[in-house]
Amino acid sequence: MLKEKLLKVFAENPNEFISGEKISQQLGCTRTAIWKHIDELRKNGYEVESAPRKGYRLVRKGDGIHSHEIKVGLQTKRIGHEISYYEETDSTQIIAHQLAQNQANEGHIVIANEQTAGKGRLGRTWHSRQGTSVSMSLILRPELPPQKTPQLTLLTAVAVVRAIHANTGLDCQIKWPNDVLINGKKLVGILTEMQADPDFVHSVIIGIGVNVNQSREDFDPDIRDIATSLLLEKNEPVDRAAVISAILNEFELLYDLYLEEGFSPIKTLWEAYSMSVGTNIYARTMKEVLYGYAVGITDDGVLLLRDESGETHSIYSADIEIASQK
Ligand code: BTX
Repeated sequence: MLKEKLLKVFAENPNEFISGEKISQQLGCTRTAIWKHIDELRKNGYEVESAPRKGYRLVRKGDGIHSHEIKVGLQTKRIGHEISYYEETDSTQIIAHQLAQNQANEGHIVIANEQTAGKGRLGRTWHSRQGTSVSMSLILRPELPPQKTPQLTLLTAVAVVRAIHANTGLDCQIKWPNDVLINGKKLVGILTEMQADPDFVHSVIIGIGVNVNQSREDFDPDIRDIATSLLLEKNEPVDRAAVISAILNEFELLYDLYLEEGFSPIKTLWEAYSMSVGTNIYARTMKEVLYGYAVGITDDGVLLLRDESGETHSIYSADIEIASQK
């Protein structure tokens, strides 16, 4: 808590020296306690200058994604207030499922600095290298029928695109249902899972993986040509904690809008960021490969594809490949 407050004081006074006395007044603690926390920040990669009679000045932030580093930029009412942080874990989804079973509150998030067995959709793997990416799972408890939960995947994609734009100025596009791409390469993966009875959702676990500071060589050879990172697109390192708080801020705004007004305003936003609507696509489902024109999505987030014979297919789950612009 003190560390979080200390980082807030630095954030409110960028590049300025702040006296030890002023900090201790604002934080309500002794100057020895401040000195101890500054020492810990330094051990976590922060560069803090100290000068006699002037106080302390934050020269450079570390690249940590601990709770106190995320909370500095958090503007939410409930999402992200409870954070479980892991230096290394197999998958944040697995931990979030366990927490959800043990009555974790809506908005609780699980974050890992490294995932050793990150989960993608349909049994696939999600790669996340130590210290370079964002791997987080968000626990929600919406009062929704199970068939509506795919809407939350689409909502999350919109939140991520908006957060990345706000944080880095980069423009991403969404490929139905859950890929966030930049210049045609995959930047973000979203995995929505739930714990539900046939007609009641106990919890929805939304997993978000963002490639932040990977270089090309950091990606495994099999995904090197299809994956990208914020560092590669922006040509400069990006603060992971700020990306996380921006995503949570955008998510809460859209989630509250969704709970109040339903899917319609989210759908409009999703369509504005989508690259897979209004084009010819191939849709690889479990059963077949369909080719046709992507007409749009329904209010349940189902993709509508009109094939060459004029028949319209409802696609619930598939991998999409863009064929050509119409
Ligand atoms: P997906 O099935 O759409 O994407 C997985 C596919 O994407 C892989 O088969 C591979 O081809 C490619 N891929 C794997 N890793 C990366 C990467 N880092 N960047 C780009 N492409 C990649 C997407 O599944 C859902 C991913 C969710 C990941 C989050 S991370 C936090 C949470 N915990 C967890 O275990 N999963 C989620």
